[in-house]
Amino acid sequence: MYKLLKSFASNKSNDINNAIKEITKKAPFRYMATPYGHNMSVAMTSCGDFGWISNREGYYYVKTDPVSEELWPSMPDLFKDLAISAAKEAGFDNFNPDCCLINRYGIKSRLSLHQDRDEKDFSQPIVSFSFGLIGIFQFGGLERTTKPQDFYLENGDAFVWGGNDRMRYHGIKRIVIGKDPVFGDNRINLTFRKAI
Ligand code: MD6
Ligand code: FE
Repeated sequence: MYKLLKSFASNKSNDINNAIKEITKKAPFRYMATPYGHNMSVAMTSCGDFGWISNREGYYYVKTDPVSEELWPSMPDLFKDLAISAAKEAGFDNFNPDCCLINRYGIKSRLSLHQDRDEKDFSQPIVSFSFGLIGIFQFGGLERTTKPQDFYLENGDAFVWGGNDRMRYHGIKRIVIGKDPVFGDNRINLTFRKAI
C-alpha cells in the first residue's frame, strides 16, 4: 500500500524551514560515511527520540547524535502532526513516529536504490515529505532488479508507504535544477519512521 499526497504540506514551507534552522543549530547537517567507504552526497540530520546514522560499520538508530554527543533535538509538534495526518490520509491510523530523518539535497546529490530495513517493526509505514526543488523519486520493486517507476516529488508532496510495499527499493535519481523561494537550490526530505 502506498499513496502520493500531492501538495499535502505545501503551505507549511516557511514553518518547516524555520524548524529545520532551529534543529540544525543543535544537530548540524553532515555527510555521513557508508560501509562501502564513500561519503553520501546527501547531507543528513535527525530529530526525535532516535536518529538514523551511517558509518563505516553499518547503519543504526541511536539516541544521541555522535557529532554533539547530546540527545537529538525533539521532534516539533508541527512535524509530528503532519506525519500522523498524512499517515491517516493514506490509511494508517496508528502511526507513532519516533524518528524524523532530515535529508538535504543539492543539485548534484543522489540517493541510490535501497530498502528501508533498519526499523524494528515493518508493519509501521514510512511517511516522507518533499520540500524545495523537485526530486525524481525512483520507486522500484521488492527486488533490486525490478525496473523502477519515476515520481516527480514537488514542494509539499507527501509519500506514504507500508504494508505489502514496505520493503520496495527506492531512491532519488536526481534533483531538477531550479530556485525554490524558501529552500533556494536545495531539496529537503523529511522521512518519519517508527524506528524502535
Ligand atoms: C528522499 N527518501 O525522498 C529519500 N524512504 O529523499 C527515502 O529514502 C524514503 O522517501 C522510505 C520511504 C519514503 C522515502
Ligand atoms: Fe528510504
